[in-house]
Amino acid sequence: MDRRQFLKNSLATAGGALLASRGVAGAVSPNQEQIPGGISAAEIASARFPSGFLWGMATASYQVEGAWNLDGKGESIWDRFSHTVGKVKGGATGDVACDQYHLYPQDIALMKSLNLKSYRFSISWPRIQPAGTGAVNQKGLDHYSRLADALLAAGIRPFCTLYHWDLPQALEDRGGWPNRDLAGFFADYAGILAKHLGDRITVWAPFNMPWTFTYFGYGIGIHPPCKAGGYGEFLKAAHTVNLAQGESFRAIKAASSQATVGSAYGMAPAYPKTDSEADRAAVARYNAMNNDYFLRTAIYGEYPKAFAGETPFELMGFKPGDEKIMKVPLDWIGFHYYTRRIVSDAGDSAASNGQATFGTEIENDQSAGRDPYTRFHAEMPTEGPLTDAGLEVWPRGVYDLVMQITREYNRPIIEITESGCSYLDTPYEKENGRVPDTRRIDFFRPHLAELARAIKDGANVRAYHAWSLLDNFEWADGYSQRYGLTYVDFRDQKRTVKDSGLWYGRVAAANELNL
Ligand code: IFM
Repeated sequence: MDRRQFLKNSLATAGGALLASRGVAGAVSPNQEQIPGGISAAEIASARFPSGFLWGMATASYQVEGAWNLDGKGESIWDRFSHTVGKVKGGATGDVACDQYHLYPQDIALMKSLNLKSYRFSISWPRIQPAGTGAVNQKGLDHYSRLADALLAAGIRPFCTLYHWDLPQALEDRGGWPNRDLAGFFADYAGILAKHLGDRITVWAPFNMPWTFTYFGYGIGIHPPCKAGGYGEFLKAAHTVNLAQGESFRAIKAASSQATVGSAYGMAPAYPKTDSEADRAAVARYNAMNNDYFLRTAIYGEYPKAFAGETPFELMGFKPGDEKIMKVPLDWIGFHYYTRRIVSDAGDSAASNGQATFGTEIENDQSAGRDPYTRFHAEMPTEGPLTDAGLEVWPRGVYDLVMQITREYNRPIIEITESGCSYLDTPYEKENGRVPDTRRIDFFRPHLAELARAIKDGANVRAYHAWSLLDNFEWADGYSQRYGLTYVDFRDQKRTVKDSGLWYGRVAAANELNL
């Protein structure tokens, strides 16, 4: 796997945990090939979820809304990126996407028919503040106000992510996330949302996958704004986001007494390549950098020990007092699970090919894979089957991750904010147009059984959001990946619930898996 491919695959993950691996434990489901490390068929059959468990699905504004320039919306960095020739596979854009801006009543009816109780969506910042600061676009607010009302009328909890990567281009023009002024701008935006929507939306996550958008956008430049600024720019951007997380927490709470604020971090459990002390220490650094970098700073107001040497505070632009700004008692912890990592120590040697030596997730190419700060080497193993997006299916990882967070953060309330897989199944005419995506059911069933096992073992998990409600714009991959439990025909916007969506709907009604 080359560097680009590895990084692409890294989109759905970020980080790891020092955890012992578990042996092969038998078949995963009656109609599924055995997944190494999988849970047994008997455990799947007996898995139960508590009554009141919040079965949900997730999307993000740029990936589904379309209406990119309607009703006063400003340009986002993803508009700019997708409108630039050569950036997105197939020249795809999110200009129309799933047109959820117009079709949300239909999508909400669909979710209701699948017995869903939570919908995690994101708000497009440039729809609310076209220039990123100052004047509020009332039409943008009205849209999300109608969306929240329609969800509540359908008995579905609105879970709002404030930022799922579509930064107003105007703010990028002012330096983007490395500019610490953005922390204050973001808090203003958060306060506006909480003031106008906080009587109906009570569950807020400031950022989706902060490691990914800061690292991809400012460290290595494979996502907009395409700045390959190296480790320094990444750390600066990440520091502003940590400040913004704290500032927005307080702004939301100040504007809405009912608000609860948590997170939507990308995480991946990490396992040491060998039992050596060096590899175990590398796993700890991976975990600190890729899983804990935004969580620990919020809960404790301090950066985790992600670095082989001293924490590079100067490089981050850290100022005295920042620890107080970053520290906020999150009400619950939300994270995604897609796949895992095997981590080893990268040693002392600098990159030998003369290229920049930065990077926190490192591909198999040893020569390019050293960085002077975290010094670990992370690989995605291929022991389990791969999805069509090339991610290893490893259900056991969700158990390990949930139990780790449960241990390390004193049994917090947990929400799984995303989990899912891309398979390219399409409607089959000979069977009335149904979408027989058996592999997706075979993905979800053991993952959910592992989650039920974690709950049985004491984890306080209250929600699971499958990614995604709809096939949608998969960032630089355009429409070439399909993560939806509902098939979308992008020619006419027709939605067809896949077999996996129908199955998930039955699971949501029954709180069990062998259906
Ligand atoms: O589509 C993305 C989503 O935006 C963030 N988490 C991973 C998903 C699949 O790659």
